[in-house]
Amino acid sequence: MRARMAIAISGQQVEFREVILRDKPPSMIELSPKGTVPVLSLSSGQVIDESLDVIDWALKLNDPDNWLRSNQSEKSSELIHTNDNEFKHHLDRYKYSKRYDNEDPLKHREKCLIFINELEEQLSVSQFLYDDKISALDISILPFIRQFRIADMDWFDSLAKPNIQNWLMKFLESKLFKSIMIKYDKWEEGDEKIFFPS
Ligand SMILES: N[C@@H](CCC(=O)N[C@@H](CS)C(=O)NCC(=O)O)C(=O)O
Repeated sequence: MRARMAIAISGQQVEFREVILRDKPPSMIELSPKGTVPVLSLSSGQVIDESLDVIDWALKLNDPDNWLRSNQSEKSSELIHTNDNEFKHHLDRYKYSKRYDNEDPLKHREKCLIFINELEEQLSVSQFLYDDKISALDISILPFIRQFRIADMDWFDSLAKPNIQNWLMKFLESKLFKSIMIKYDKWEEGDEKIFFPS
């Protein structure tokens, strides 16, 4: 989702292949043996297989709202690092606890709150995480907070955390988010090409 947002805002268009994670096409693994999505294959032969690098690639080509300004701060890198590591670790074990042995989802939900509280505090200083406008920092983190809410929406909405709730809701109602939340059919070899954005 975060890679899609950066591609959309930058005005790039890519050929799009939807992958089902339990049935990855061999052509994807050939490009990127680690087997995670997204994978972006450039006509130069370069392969970009980390979503943060896709964001960087797209915005360095065209960054109409200067989203990359948030990269200037060390705090931004720290927040993204915590999001992609500690928070994601606990989020997976909260949301998908059945995939893990002997994991108590509520224990992991509690651990997630450490990062949620940090964001709540940051959002009391400015409307978005870096300043008063959306930046690469927000789009890098928002899809994960959306996942955290989806695990138990009533519980998330009942928290006394107005800043993060408003921030997330603004994002969910934004044209940008709605424009990238497109469902695609699984790509099969030989399919007619489709493009994102279409
Ligand atoms: N750090 C990577 C993480 C990517 C990642 O883990 N993606 C998940 C889907 S959201 C995945 O591909 N999982 C592989 C699998 O479940 O087999 C990135 O942001 O690009």
